[in-house]
Amino acid sequence: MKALILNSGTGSRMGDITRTHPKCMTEIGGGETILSRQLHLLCEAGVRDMVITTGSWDEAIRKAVKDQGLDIRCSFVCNPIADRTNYIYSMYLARESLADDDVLLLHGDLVFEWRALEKLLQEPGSGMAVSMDLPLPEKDFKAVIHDGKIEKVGIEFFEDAAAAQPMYILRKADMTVWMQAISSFIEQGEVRCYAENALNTVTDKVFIHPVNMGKWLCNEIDTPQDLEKTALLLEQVEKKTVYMCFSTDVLHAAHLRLIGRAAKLGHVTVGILSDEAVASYKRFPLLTCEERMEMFRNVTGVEQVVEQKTLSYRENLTALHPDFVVHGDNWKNDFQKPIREEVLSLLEQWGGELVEYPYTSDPRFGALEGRARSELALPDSRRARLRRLISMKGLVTAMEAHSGITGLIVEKTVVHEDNGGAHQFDAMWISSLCDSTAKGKPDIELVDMSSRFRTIDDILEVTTKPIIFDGDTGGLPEHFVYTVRTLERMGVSMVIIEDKTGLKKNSLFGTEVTQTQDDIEHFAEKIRAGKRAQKTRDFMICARIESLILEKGMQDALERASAFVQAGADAIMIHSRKKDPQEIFDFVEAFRKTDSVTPLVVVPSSFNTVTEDEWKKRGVNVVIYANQLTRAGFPAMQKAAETILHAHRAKECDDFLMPIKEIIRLVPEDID
Ligand code: SPV
Ligand code: MG
Repeated sequence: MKALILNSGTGSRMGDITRTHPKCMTEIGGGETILSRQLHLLCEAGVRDMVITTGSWDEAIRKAVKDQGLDIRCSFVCNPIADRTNYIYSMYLARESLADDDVLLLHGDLVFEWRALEKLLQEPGSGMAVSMDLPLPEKDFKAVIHDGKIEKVGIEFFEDAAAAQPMYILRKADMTVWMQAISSFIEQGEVRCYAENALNTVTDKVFIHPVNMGKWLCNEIDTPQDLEKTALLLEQVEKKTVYMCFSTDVLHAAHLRLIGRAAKLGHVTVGILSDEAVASYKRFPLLTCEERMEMFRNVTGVEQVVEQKTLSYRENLTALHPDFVVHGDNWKNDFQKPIREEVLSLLEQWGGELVEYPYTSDPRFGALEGRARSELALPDSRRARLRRLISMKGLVTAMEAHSGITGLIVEKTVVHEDNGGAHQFDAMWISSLCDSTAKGKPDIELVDMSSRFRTIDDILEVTTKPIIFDGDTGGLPEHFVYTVRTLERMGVSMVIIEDKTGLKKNSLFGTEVTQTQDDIEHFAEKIRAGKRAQKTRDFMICARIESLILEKGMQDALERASAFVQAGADAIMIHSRKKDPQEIFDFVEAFRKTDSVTPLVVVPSSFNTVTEDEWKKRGVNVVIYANQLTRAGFPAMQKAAETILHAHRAKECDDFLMPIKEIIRLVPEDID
């Protein structure tokens, strides 16, 4: 691609302004001249081969181009009789320099904004800048358009015409045809007309699309009045602001390209999505919001970085009123559609515009994301994340997993809400009940620790989310310390041990079976031993209080809670098997009166009507869904078995089974 800039004219209509320099060297504000602005924009667009036609100001123009110090290859074609000819003759003289290339043709007195050039360059065929939104000019160029094609260009056409500017992208074949027509004109002595007169004789052989610039700045400067008007418009263009939002913690070339393009539209503010918002819609961020903000502060083209607290842009857009929001076009049809629609309706309030660029789905960027995810699976990173999630979100949810496949379900299930938000579980709960049930054994600490660790391992291998381990009673303190060390090493974030002793039975039996609560001091010592044994700061030991289950009363529960916190417990789990959540509410309220920091954990299997929002408001930090996957899965299996037994074949049960393809989707062959 070569740019052809026509600068042979004398600029006589500019009066005094062009007495000392050519028109293209007229200042247009911000330290720019028409020429310097054109050259810089072309250069930024990657057009570095240029042909400039000159006339009587040949030397001055050559020097002005050189003084820009740009990395361009520029040849000059001087029209020695520019005062007696029009630019048709200059183009004719430049014909050899332009052979065999696509040409971006523009007059040397055109001032345009970046978007105009960008749009023209994106035209796959040949194109001319027109405006479907501006009134037809009395004296300047108009283009007659039929069926998406330019038929004539000239000042005399008003019918079926649009305002047009002498700025074209001309593909090689079309340029050749136009040049041949120009040559015939010159050979016949037609040197004073427009080059477009020649073009109009061959429009049946060239296909030039009208490229609509709407109301964007794209003006020729012919008179001092034009100059004044354009300088004002340019000032407005230069003041424009852009907003974009990023959630990424891995910056790659496509992000930088997008920011580069946005920076050409105006002053860029980048919104960095909060940790909480990223964690709930995507994955846990490798870098904190502050670290990601710092990273973007150092990116060329970014002038301001702010936090965006939610997936919705509302708060920041309302505060900033940007002229543009820039985004990849991928969000048009994915789950972010409602967010996009909200952005559009907000922008409409102040006449802003959404600019979308094609989304780059380069497999190498996918691989980077894969690497980021696998980082999250490493023991140190996974272990530390539960504490961070609690402090970041206030309330964390965990769903039970008892195998690799249930782990994957907890890992990958995301629901998208109507407002464009998303919701997923934060962590996994390795329930003693479900782990035992999966092995066909009762929940009485019969499945030994080695087997329980094996289950954890299966889950660790295919997931990244933090793990909360149901440690039952923790066993003897002498054994518990080994459990702590192993769990820590594996990357488990928290073990919960319950203050029971002897043969443990599942809490949901309550007082229907004999269960003995441990002595406060004995259990506190177990916690202390565990805390002494742990090697990392992040690992958490949570004390689970069974007083309400065993009907020992609220006072007993509270006394234990305080003793266990004193002993070093990092969190307290309070349990109940009542449907009514009141006793849990009462405990939380009383506990929070004296302790506002120790995380509180609940397992609302029986008292299941309370929403996560309400738990959070009441001061609970971890909600564990302890057995729902197991209870969903096994009845379905039983039903399949019965259906086949009844029908003596498998066809009847096929309708309610998951298609094999879905299983393959859930369990990828490649590790990710
Ligand atoms: C488990 O899931 O194994 C638990 C919670 O310990 S509960 O079954 O409610 O006791
Ligand atoms: Mg249990």
